[in-house]
Amino acid sequence: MGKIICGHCRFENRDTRNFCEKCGTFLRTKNFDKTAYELPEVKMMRVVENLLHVPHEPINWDKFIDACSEKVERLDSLFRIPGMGAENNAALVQDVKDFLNLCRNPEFQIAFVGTIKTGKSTLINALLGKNYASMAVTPETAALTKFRASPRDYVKITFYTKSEWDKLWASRTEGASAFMREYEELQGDKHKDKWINKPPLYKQISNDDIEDELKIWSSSKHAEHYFVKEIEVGISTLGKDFPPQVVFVDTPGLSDPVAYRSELTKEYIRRANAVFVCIDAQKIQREEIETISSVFAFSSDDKSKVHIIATHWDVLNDPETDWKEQKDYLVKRLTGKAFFEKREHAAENIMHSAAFIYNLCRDYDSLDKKGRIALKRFALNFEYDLPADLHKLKEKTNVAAVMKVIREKLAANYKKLLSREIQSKYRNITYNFNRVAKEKKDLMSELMAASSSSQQELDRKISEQQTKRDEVKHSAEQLREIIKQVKFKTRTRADIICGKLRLKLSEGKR
Ligand SMILES: Nc1nc2c(ncn2[C@@H]2O[C@H](COP(=O)(O)OP(=O)(O)OP(=O)(O)O)[C@@H](O)[C@H]2O)c(=O)[nH]1
Ligand SMILES: [Mg+2]
Repeated sequence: MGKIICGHCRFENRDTRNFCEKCGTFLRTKNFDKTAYELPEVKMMRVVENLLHVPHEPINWDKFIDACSEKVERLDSLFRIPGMGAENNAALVQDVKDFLNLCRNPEFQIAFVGTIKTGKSTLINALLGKNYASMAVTPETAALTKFRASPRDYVKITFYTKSEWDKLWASRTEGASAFMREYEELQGDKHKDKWINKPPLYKQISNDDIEDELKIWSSSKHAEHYFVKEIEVGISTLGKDFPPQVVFVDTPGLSDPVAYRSELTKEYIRRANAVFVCIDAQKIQREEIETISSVFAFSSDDKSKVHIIATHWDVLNDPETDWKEQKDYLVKRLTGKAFFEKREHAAENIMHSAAFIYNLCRDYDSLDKKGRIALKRFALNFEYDLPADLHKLKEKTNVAAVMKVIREKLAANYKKLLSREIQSKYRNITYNFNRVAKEKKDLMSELMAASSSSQQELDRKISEQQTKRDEVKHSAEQLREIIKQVKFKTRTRADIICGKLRLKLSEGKR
């Protein structure tokens, strides 16, 4: 007679038994696939199903990054299923979030800085292709404004918190009397409570309304601007060739009598990937050199990120000859320990521009009489005829050359740097996922593999799971049958025993 050893208590049972004589454990496990039995296969099916439908946000600026982010999106969706590890790995959850954010919203920040009225907003408008930022002749840009490409046009206004405002107020320097006068004239205090501590205001607006909307929040003529910490503008009409990761930052003057505000601008310069210092070509004097020096001081980590743009080039008496002389002077003055390291760097990074003229050329068809006269007067310098020589005139303004630097030198390089950063973050994340996967052993590893599988492989896994499910179903049916038989046999035995007992009892009575 054969024996069956109990898997639980190792007791030797006769092979006619279905349950262990000693501990009662089911003995007939041979026909049951234990792993399939233990696997939460219903969850598995759901996971595989999920993997097939993880939405992917395409990354258009780099194919490799696109593939990395797709993989991380899948791993992330797996990870977030209850019990799969996210609950105990908050740092990894945050890393994944930051990683995807970096892939989706890579930013290359270019800050435009300089003293007031040096043409920062005019140059930004030329680069953006439309007059969004206000360029009035009185001090205008009073709040830091970021411009970026976006599928929809919007403005997002961020206000100071109460504690930031208190610091700002306490940081007014002695030179802030004009600031105070204006603040009182515009009755700033009356508006204060309305805006301080307010959550950011997000407004989707039409492209044509951006300029007016910006005036409300950034212009020094509106009381609201005092309480605005930062404005972000999304623009839908930027050309396809506009580098999507580039963000232009229009800054208020560096010599703000309210120290807290100039500190914010300085902080931006430190963080910016590139800085364009605008100086007026007509008056390159001590003050401009001081501004440039302070920008270099904040950019000590990478001086090559500084670019000097001499604006108002068109207003020089003899633009081409005068600029040659000016540039020679600037290159000499700005080469050295505290500035550009080499003369060639200085020569490359010091440029001129006549953005005002560029914008007139761009808007030629809708110019008023004043605009046309200004343009004609400038065209006379080169004996150009309008509109026939409009293109040549535009070239002279050098705005296209500035854009070329942004696109080819900065954005392209940035792409490389960012790719490197993303790759190392990616390696880190997948390493950590693998670590969690090891903890979760076989199940998680299989799912990890599934996350990178092709559709075909996933289909195969699904059908494999289906087979496992069928096997389990089959085993369950078997089990039910066995239990039925056991119950039947037990009842039969009980009936016999009870019958015998009854017989004995009736014999006893007799
Ligand atoms: N002729 C000429 N005028 C310019 C040029 N750039 C700017 N302007 C004019 O200079 C004035 C100031 O220009 P903005 O672009 O507002 O200067 P900003 O540096 O942004 O000024 P704030 O924001 O007030 O500091 C405006 O009247 C512009 O039309 C230029 O290249 N040539
Ligand atoms: Mg401005």
